[in-house]
Amino acid sequence: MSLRGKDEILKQLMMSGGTPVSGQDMADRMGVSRTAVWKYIKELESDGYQIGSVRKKGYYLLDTPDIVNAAAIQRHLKTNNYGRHIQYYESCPTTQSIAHEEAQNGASDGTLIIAEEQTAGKGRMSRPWSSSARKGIWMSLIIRPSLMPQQAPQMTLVAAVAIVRAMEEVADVQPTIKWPNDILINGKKMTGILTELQADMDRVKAIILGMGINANQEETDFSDELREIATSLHLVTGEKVDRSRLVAAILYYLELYTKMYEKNGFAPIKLLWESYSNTVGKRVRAVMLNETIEGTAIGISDEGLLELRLDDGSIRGIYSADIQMAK
Ligand code: BT5
Repeated sequence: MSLRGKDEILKQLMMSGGTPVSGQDMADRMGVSRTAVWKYIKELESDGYQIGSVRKKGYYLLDTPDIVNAAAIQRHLKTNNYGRHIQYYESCPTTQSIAHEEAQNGASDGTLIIAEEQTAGKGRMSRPWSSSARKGIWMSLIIRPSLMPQQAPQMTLVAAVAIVRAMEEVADVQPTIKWPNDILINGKKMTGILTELQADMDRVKAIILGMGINANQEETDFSDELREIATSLHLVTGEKVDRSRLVAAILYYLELYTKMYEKNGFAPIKLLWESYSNTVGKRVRAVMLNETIEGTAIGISDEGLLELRLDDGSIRGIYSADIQMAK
């Protein structure tokens, strides 16, 4: 039985806002039999949806399982493109590789690949990314902005600002951004961003924005090693986060800020980023592949580089590094 039919039924039930929808109407709208509708309803029930029925009136949704599939996200979506096409996986190695493949096959701007679990989630430089089942948001967004390849790294900063803004709105928390790709609360990492690029010499073909967000993990969901450095929205607020709502809000701000970046350049994003940064004004150590330097972070440049004032007074722009707070 096709997934699309089941999704269509779910969408209709969700959109009715609890008012019963007649099985016959759904069947007519979809051009299928009433028996097919009934089978889709049974499939949804076995997926964890609780569906009530009223004689002669139809079906209505009583409760939804906590999953981040297309129907659940799109119910909250206010975007034009981002998240209008969603590929959902119960489990996959990494959403990042699927997104790369889909982008190469021509996936449209704003296509989202999202999974409940990743078995080989990755960070920068192929570091492992812990992606426990149903607790986090593991997603890769394919975007096709009109940017030059050298403007792509700034998309990490655009995404960070969008995620923080969405978290403020949905979870009522005040995270900070650690350059370039970490979102922290109380000094612990709650989100990591991985920006990858498909480009010609002078043109971005696609940017794959990988976002890993710890939403509903308990302490025990993290390994001993991660427990020291990682946290989740749930651990901070004590509440369960509605992951679908958060995804929709992130996509909304991402679309808004990406358009702003395309149209007005990096300056407005830079202002927002600096207001959320926990790095600017601090003495930091930048650990790069070949060297480590120490200085005071004074801001980011229009190209998204982190600017450090070194002890000899010179200013150095850092393109990529791991940042540690210095004493
Ligand atoms: C990142 O790398 O922070 C980028 C993470 C991107 C993950 C998303 S999930 C969806 C998409 N699909 C993927 O496979 N990846 C993307 P980096 O700055 O290199 O940080 C990696 C380090 O963070 C690891 O070495 C651990 O120390 C730590 N870490 C691993 N899992 C974590 C988690 N769930 N929460 C907090 N920290 C974690």
